[in-house]
Amino acid sequence: MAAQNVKQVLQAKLDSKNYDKLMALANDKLHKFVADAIELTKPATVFVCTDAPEDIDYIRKLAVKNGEEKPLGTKGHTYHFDGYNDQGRDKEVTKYLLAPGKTLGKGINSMDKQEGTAEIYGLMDGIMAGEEMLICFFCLGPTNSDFSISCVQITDSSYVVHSETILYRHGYEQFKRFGNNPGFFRFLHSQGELDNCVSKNYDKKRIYINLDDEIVYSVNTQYAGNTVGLKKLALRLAIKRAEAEGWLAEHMFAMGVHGPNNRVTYFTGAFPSACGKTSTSMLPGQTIIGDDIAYFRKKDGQVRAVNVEKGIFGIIQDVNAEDDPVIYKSLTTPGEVIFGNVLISNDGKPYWIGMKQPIPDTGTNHSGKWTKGKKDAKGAEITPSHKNARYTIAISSLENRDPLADAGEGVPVGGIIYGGRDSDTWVPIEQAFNWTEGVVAKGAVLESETTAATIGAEGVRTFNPMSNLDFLSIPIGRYIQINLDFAKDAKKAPPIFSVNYFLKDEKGKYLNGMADKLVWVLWAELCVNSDVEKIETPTGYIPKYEDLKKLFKDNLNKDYSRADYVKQFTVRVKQQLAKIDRVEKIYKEQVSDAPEVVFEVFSKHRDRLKKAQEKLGDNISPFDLESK
Ligand code: SPV
Ligand code: MN
Repeated sequence: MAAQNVKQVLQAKLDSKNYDKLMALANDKLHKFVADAIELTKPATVFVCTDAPEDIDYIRKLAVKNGEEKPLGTKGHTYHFDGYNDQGRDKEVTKYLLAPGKTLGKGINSMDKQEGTAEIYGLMDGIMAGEEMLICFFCLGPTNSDFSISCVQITDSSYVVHSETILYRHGYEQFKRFGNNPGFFRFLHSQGELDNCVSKNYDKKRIYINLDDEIVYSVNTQYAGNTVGLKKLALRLAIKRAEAEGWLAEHMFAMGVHGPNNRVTYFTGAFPSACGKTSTSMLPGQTIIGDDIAYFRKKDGQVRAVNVEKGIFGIIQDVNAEDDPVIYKSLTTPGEVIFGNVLISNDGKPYWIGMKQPIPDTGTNHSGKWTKGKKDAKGAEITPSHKNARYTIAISSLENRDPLADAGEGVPVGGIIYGGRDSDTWVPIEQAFNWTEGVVAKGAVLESETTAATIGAEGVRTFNPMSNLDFLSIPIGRYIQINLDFAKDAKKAPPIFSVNYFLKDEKGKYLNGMADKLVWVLWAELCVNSDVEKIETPTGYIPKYEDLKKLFKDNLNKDYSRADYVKQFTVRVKQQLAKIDRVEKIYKEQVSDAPEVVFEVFSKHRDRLKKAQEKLGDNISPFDLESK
């Protein structure tokens, strides 16, 4: 569209107030993007949202006015439903649009760019007819920082932008300073036709990502993982940009771990969805920076990270006063909260599985009117709240917010943690020998049993390197390589740890309680600061019994027995060898660009495990290993 036409389209559709707000951002590329979106989706009206409180309030009220959210009794609380078939990220219909002949390798869904663009344009043609288009500006990472990425979100969903006002730093003023800079991310979303306030045409749900132009299109869906541009859609764009610019975009929490004498050591950690990531970042006595996405850059040779977000879109199942007191408090006291896909009782209160309160037998949920025992079309029983039901809150509403949560220069990364859902292989915590071994043998081999956060069967062991596979916009091998390279010129590469909260005994009983993860994280903090001796295993370093015993007593008032320690920290050689074989096969067969060092580390670990097996057997007690 020519510049003259852009102006005409905008003038014709925007009233003078909104036109002025848009024109105050002197950015040609932005104006063209908005004009193109108007021509394509044909909305009735357009609202431009600045960072002004009255504009944010307009969005908040609009979400209630148009029924996408409904108010609850507690001030500031609302609830929202996504469609019955729109309860998680939809991997099948999420695709990268690539030029002919290009591929991102196996396991990364893509299609021809021209074909995909034509399809999505077809689906979006006139899709906002009669609707109000909302144009909002946000920033990934703290504003005014080297980490900042400006973004524009266009959508017809007030729920989507309301969520974004809670989850992301506001970016209109930053856009103003940005001038004509073309380096921003663009997101165009439409929830499409609605039926009782939920997207109706779920068979036409599509999420298409144009990496070359840094634009994501999303249509006929409402679930935040598919629609909130700045969350997982932006992570995909950021991974690509980070590769080009030499930094990292990771699916990681960031937190302050509080050691002895008021020492704070910052950790980041990656876990697949529903594997304890948010609850780790919210551990009692510790301080949260963010729970989902972090960017890493080096400053004067030091590895530093920021939270990309400023809010939490967390899983609500099992959040209760006992296990998650801080979150529970913010979900039960006045303040801005959006509940998603919970059960609403007939007297208008939110309920969810695992809240440790009696749940009513009737109410309304994502399936409509609900009564205990209700079944869906396939005969499956519908739970009162969906397993992937969520809450959206601002981190500023939490008592345990870290004082550096919004620091523009980020926080120094003292350690990195990788964890999956693993019932029989890894010990509760182990430190990798060095950065390379950590990237390969802790991050790149991450596996987890699937959960309700994505659509599909649950409980299947899946390969998920760095818990970032779903969001990779570059080939897997290349992604591993940029991780390997990242710390090469750092003054100190952060030590890397694996954790496993899901280890079970032969009878299928968990070997650890939920609260125990605090001890592993506190041990890692001591480890990073060289305050403890460690035991060397064939694959890394594990804690000594005495140190854990003290940490359990001091922090959980628990008597930690030698028997428990042995059960938990036994090196399971057969299972570890099987895991190496399993993952090595994936790298050999499916990752055509896997760095050679991946196989070298696998061989080294296999040799060391076999040597230890010859000497000490299949199951090696930590007491039979040497401390360092
Ligand atoms: C996850 O599933 O990893 C989430 C929620 O953080 S979603 O927005 O769906 O990605
Ligand atoms: Mn996530």
